[in-house]
Amino acid sequence: MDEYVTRRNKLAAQMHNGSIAILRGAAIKLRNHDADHPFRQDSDFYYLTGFNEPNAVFVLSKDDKGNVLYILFNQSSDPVAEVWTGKRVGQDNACKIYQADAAYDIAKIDNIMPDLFAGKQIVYYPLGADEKLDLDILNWLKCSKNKALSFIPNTLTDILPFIHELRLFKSDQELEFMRKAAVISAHAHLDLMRSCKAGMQEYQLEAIFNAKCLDAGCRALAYNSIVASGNNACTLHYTANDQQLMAGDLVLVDAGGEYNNYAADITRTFPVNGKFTEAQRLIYNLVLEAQLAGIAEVKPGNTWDRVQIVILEILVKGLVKLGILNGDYKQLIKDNEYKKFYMHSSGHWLGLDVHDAGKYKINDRWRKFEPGMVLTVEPGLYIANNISGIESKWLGIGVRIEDDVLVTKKGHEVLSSAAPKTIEEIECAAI
Ligand SMILES: [Mn+2]
Repeated sequence: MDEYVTRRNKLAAQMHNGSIAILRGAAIKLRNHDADHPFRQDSDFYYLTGFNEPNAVFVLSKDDKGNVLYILFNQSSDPVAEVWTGKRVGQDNACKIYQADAAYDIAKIDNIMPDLFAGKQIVYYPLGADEKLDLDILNWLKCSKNKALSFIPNTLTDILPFIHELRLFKSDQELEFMRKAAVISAHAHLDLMRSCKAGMQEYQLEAIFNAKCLDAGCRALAYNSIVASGNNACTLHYTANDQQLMAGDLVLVDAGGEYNNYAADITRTFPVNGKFTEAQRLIYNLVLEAQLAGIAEVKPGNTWDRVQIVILEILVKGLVKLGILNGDYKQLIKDNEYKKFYMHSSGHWLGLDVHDAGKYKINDRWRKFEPGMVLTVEPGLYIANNISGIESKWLGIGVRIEDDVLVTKKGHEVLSSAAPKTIEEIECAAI
């Protein structure tokens, strides 16, 4: 739990004296009728508390002398409810285990919070992100005012930029969880290459992936898996996964497990019957060349957009060489001619969220890589079968290759390297 103390201290250090920070944890969400979605804690809340129950509110209170108190509002123990939904941490253990300085029953929050506002100038919270919390904050302010408390906050400040900047730099413990998520997911990808056969359904590959991740200790997938065979790979967020795998097609699998709430995000593309055709081989190797060159640019001091530029140049030059695009590659890039084949960017931050928190630009300039950041590098080429003027051998080929990359002092570490990636490795895995 020391990890969470450090994070709260880092946040508190940025708060003004005479301020209060408030975050609400996630609620249980209904799936249909009376069946719930599996509970997943809010990432910012989890980052600062490690607390995994629904219906909780986090408070960090800093008085005008700079003394900080961590207060948790959480569900109280309830023997009747606990028969149905399991043991609750309760207030005593919130202090003992989760190191809260004080813990109160969440049911009493409206009575207690106005008093916590007394003597504070600023309220930090996710401004405008949660309508209910916006209204609650205003109500608590009104109550403080009505109580004629001498001094109540007059400034509301968005807390998220402070937390998100902290989340961008992963601690050793976070990296341990991310490595685990990446290794489990990479092995699951390898398993798909081994078990894939023509005639299977896309969802059967999805089932194998999910089973592997859950069996290895992931309690959830980090996002809905994309298992897209043939032309389906050209639909970027294809998640229907309900088509039959055909010999001669490629299948693109974008899937990652979540370990202790940390995400992996890996994409591999491989032939349904284990062997690339010549056209598939050419497109695949072009995407791979771009991905490797992109990863090579991940090192301290390089800027975020460097990866993007290097990848784009290789892809467009390659498309010209293959005769899929015609013209000068620089002009083709300027005119966005490549966008019908490569329409997304080369990656994103990765962590508690699959598209993780953290700014990409500072003062409108692309930020530089620093040790401890984790990002994905994921170029792709998608030649949808309804694009006109393209030789038929290219049509219906969609390839994306995505790895999870940690910025280290010396350069980078590919966390997901256990998933086969070269044509040789992939064809070998299928035997
Ligand atoms: Mn991704």
